[in-house]
Amino acid sequence: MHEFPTPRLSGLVDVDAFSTPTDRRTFISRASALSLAIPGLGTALVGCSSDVSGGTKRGIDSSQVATTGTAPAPGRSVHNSDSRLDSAVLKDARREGAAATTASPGALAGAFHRFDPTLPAPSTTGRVQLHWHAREALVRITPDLTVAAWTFEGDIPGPLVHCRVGDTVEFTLTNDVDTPHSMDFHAAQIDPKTAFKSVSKGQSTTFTFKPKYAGAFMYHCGTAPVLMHIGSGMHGALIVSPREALPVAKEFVLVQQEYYLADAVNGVRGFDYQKMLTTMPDFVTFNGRPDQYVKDPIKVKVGDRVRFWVVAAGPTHPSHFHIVGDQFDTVYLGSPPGSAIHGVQTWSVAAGGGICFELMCDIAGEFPFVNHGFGHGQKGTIGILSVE
Ligand SMILES: [Cu+2]
Repeated sequence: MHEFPTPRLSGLVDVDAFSTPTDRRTFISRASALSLAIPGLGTALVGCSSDVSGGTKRGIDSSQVATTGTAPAPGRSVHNSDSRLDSAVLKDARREGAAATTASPGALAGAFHRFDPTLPAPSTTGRVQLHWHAREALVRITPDLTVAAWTFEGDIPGPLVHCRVGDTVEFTLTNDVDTPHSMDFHAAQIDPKTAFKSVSKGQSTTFTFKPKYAGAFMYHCGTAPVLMHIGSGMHGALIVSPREALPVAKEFVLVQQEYYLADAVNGVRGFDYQKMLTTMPDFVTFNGRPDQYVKDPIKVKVGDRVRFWVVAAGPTHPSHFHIVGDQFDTVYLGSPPGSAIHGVQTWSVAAGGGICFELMCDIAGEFPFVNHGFGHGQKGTIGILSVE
């Protein structure tokens, strides 16, 4: 029988870490900074930077998958992500919201920021080196709503990454927290039992891959139950451009995801695993914030070609992607530039999938881009493409 450590309340209150303080001054300073309620928070917030390629390259051997770091704590096993474990369901896994015991931890989440949807430039060296940390973080998803999330690098979604077919992606994940985490890149061809294994606190896993196909690829934590780990914020997009140039365009990335939230405790909402199982989300968003591109549209100019790389991270629902007042002149059903179809009003992006959409912005106006499954569209997956 697979065993998995029961998550602490929302996985965000590490009682043991503070129950036997050996240094009273350290303990008090931590508590006063609210680290008592949310350990690792400081680094998580600092980690909300745009530097997706930073970090220290570890001894990466492209032919190997290596694990570094300390051995697992006694009694804590290291978990692999595979289909058997992915379907596992935790006992007592209800997540009842952030259990911050001190006043207004939401105030520590920092100001609301729009998630920049701009596709970053690809590597020019043929190599992409990423060293990310699995972190617990407060993420302000609206000016008035803060969630206590599990993250890659402190934000939802995780960093946007862009490379080209055949580039070498060298990836290291270091786990900063007690709950085991892992990384599953959909763009990789690699033994998942080895590369995508879970790592315990303080451990790292390193692996290398070369994307074979172009496209919008999801990445996510694959630790069981995957529903909870993706649903709590551990997902993002790796965009792989083809070697041959696509038409010149303004390129944007939209990662759709659902939020299943518990009631607020001290101004912060945790994630509710039982609600995730019902598949009835509170919010469905592009890039982690409901309706953020209504309030602050994506702006382009008349005559621009626009390319949307859309990933449906789920954890459960697809995205029925549509643009109001225009059509996609091209949708790539497979690896761009192949499998292009033309003159498309709406196309669905499967949960766990990604699709590349293009349109020519011939006329000025404000064009809503939406999830046309409107029960979800109206929960936050509406934005505006402003053509000026
Ligand atoms: Cu995880």
